Amino acid sequence: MSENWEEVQDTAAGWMNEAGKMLRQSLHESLKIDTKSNPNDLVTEMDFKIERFLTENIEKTYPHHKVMGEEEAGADIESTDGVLWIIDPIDGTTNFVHQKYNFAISVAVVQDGIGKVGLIYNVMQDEWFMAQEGKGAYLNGERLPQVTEVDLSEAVIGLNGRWLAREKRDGEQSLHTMVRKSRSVRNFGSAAIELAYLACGRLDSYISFRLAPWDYAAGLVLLKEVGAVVTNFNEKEPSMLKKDTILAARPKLHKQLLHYVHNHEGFEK
Ligand code: 2AM
Ligand code: CA
Repeated sequence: MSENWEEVQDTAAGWMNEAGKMLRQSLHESLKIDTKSNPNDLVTEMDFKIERFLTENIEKTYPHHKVMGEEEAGADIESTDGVLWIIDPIDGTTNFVHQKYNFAISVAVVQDGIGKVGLIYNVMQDEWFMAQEGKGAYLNGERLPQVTEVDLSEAVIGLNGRWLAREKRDGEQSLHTMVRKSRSVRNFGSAAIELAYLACGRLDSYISFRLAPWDYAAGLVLLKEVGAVVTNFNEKEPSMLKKDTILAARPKLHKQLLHYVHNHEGFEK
């Protein structure tokens, strides 16, 4: 079935706008917070509420589409056949709880495994990153230019300090060496925001040793449109169904950085 991706994008943005209002409102109220796999893995009642809000709207409007979300939706999905929505109700939940800032709603629509629409809404900055396959990527309605090249010595890399602390390699191929050779590193605590920042030139690369499809699916659509390269650490397309490692960067920098992460399995916990 052929889809009207323009309409899908506009409809999704409308729901995300509503969801953003719900999230901003919730910051004035007391939040119920739980932990998931470990004490650092936070989830709030708002993660569930927003995911249910989006899922119900998608199922009502597009009954022939599938939905996979971070909290509940589509946990049994094993194939990317057909149209699949991949949603993260709050990317950067730790920021949502601790900073009340730097969190995003991330929505990707994928057809037969190919990203068609990607939306990342940075709620508190009110920044909308949107892209459609083959139609370019936009920040608040302005088209983003193709990425240019930078050398590692001039590059600012999005990297969580946790990965550095856990690095087992040493010497010339280690992350420590990579960081020393770079201009600087930053960590914003939301993969979706960091991928969006790479798309608009605020970062030159983003690296993560453990992410899930809902963290990066929308970012992948954006980054493809601006000519950035996104693979896992073994130079393959990141998985749309299970956790994966992520190396995203301007094209030549991507090749340079592969040296430091190639064959690294990432971290399960
Ligand atoms: P979250 O806020 O939706 O949990 C933090 O650097 C980034 O990694 C965030 O995008 C965060 O998403 C994601 N993240 C945190 N814990 C994770 C886990 N156990 N598996 C996959 N991604 C995770
Ligand atoms: Ca997430």
